[in-house]
Amino acid sequence: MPLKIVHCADLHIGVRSSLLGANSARRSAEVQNGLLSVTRHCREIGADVLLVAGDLFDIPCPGESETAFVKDCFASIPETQVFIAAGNHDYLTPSSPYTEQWSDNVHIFNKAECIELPDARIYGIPFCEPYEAAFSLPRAERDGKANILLVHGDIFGGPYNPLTAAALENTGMDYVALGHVHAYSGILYAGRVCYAYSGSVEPLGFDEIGEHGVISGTVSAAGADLGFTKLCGRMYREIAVNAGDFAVESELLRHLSELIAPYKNDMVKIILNGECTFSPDRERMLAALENEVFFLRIKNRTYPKENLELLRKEQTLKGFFTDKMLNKIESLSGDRREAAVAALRIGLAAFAGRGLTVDED
Ligand SMILES: [Mn+2]
Repeated sequence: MPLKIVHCADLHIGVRSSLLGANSARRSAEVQNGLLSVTRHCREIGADVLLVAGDLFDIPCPGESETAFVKDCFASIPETQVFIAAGNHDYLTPSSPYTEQWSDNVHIFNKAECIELPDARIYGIPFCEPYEAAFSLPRAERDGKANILLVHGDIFGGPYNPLTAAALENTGMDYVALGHVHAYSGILYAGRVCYAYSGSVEPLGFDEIGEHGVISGTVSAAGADLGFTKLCGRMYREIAVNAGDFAVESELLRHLSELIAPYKNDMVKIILNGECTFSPDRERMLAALENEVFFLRIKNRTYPKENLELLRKEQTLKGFFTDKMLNKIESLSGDRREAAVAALRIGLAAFAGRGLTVDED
């Protein structure tokens, strides 16, 4: 019988979403409730196994209420066997909640080991320190049972237990459930070994834009048949707008209001780019728009439009630079012309004491 699995990771229970102003406490509660979405999904699909690939908690020793919440969630799905391999945030320590008593359906890997189920083997490797320089990965026994490896680590290269696709291929597993990267990776293959990052269940910041959720489906010795299910209640979104397309701020405001209208429940970052004839007032724009979404951030990366023909006649270093660059631009075409235009902009920004990508929060 193929094993019905749900794979989640990086819930970071207990993390404080402190950058969301008045909505921080609300969002922190929602991030914790991400685990309720996971257990509901397990119940809905009748999961045999829930794989938790590390960073279930944000810190190694979370508070009693967070620990009790997590234990209750797992106790509420007695039909599902829960497997937990600690990550770099919730690595095992003697005072970790992972050393406490949990409900009978929960298995916590306190060392690298293999648990035998009737139709499957679950291999797990926990973090026992914030950094694990290298793990020695197990090799699957190929005897008709499904083989699954649960581990937290960075396949894209990084200081936290770097893994490689070649090393995963070598394990001969039917599925490797990974944690650490907070974005869903897609269902990937190294040879015949299927592997994936589920990503975090509720996104934790503007570096986690887009849909978040879990991976679920079936795994057998014949292979994996898995897909992504969105579970997050809100999404982080990033919208870039060329403010130079607008003549006045009120026009830009109307456009932004229409753009963010579909995202009432989301955390939205607007990035204003371009060469602008007016100077967008960030505070005024925030005041006008911030109640239209759950949370709004505006980054102003516009720069003022200059009258270059006047500027090139100026008897200053800035004037000489502009004249020289304009002559160059006029003599060039194609990509080289584009590059010279960009160089002029960067140069003028530098004269104004302004980087081109300086952010104001
Ligand atoms: Mn994490």
